[in-house]
Amino acid sequence: MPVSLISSNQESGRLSRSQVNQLIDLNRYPIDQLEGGAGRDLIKICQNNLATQAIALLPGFIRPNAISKMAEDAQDLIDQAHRYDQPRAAFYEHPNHHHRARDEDGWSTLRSKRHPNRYCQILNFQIPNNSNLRAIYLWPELTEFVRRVLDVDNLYPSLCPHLALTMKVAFAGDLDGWHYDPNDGVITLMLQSSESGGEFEYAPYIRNEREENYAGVKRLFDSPDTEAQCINLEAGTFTLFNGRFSMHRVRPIGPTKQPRIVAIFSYDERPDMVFSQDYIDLLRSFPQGPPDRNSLVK
Ligand SMILES: O=C(O)CCC(=O)C(=O)O
Ligand SMILES: [Fe+2]
Repeated sequence: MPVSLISSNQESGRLSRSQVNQLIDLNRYPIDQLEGGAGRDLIKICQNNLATQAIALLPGFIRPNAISKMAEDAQDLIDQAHRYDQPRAAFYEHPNHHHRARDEDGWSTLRSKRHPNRYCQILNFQIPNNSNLRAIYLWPELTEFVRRVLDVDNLYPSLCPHLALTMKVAFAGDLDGWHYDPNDGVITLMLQSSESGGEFEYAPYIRNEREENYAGVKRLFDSPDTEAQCINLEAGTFTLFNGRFSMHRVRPIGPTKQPRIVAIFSYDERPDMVFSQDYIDLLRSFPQGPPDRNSLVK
């Protein structure tokens, strides 16, 4: 039976349990009952995985029918997506970022190295208010679950008009270059995987607050096959990841008919966080549309 989708009259963020249960598998992941034994166990498991492996994976978080519909919705937006296609720095330099890498003698080449980076990004304001993806992002119980796992006093879905909720759509040959994230908990939902390639590769806690471990990062860049963990995220998997201290990338997408599509949920401990205007200006300067159209334009 096809899942009955949230109607366009539904106020976003205000869903009944049975509506959410058509989207999120609440029997497997009781995030609406966090005080119960199963809810508390789930939080402990996620916290433990995040602390020891830098990642907590919740496969089958979104039900198969619902995830396919979200992937279809994403593909309808691809003409508007901005096409990122230029090398990126692995280390954030911006003073607003929580952890700004310290330079140390002899490592400036490693620090300034840029890594190929290519995908289409659908921005927050391009995603309809009444979409199921946004309904989940704004569901207060989900924010509360993430808050408890991250063990912070306050957590809010970002209000950034551009980057609160985004999707990255990657076609054959696309990839995310090595990088650290600017914040502690990056939350992703895999909407659709590619038929080959596109693995998520990461070095758990390769650095910490005190130690940049540039020698370890160099080994990682030189020999990722031995230095990194590599996983294939299946559609429907919800992931909490510590990318502030764990260098990571998405391997090149191989031959595939369907693009890899991931949604990124941004939260912050401050209610009014918006991302830096410089980064938004950069994204919006990129051409719009899928890679084929962009290569014709060039
Ligand atoms: O696509 C992914 O699985 C992760 C993306 C990522 O690392 C990011 O957007 O910062
Ligand atoms: Fe990242």
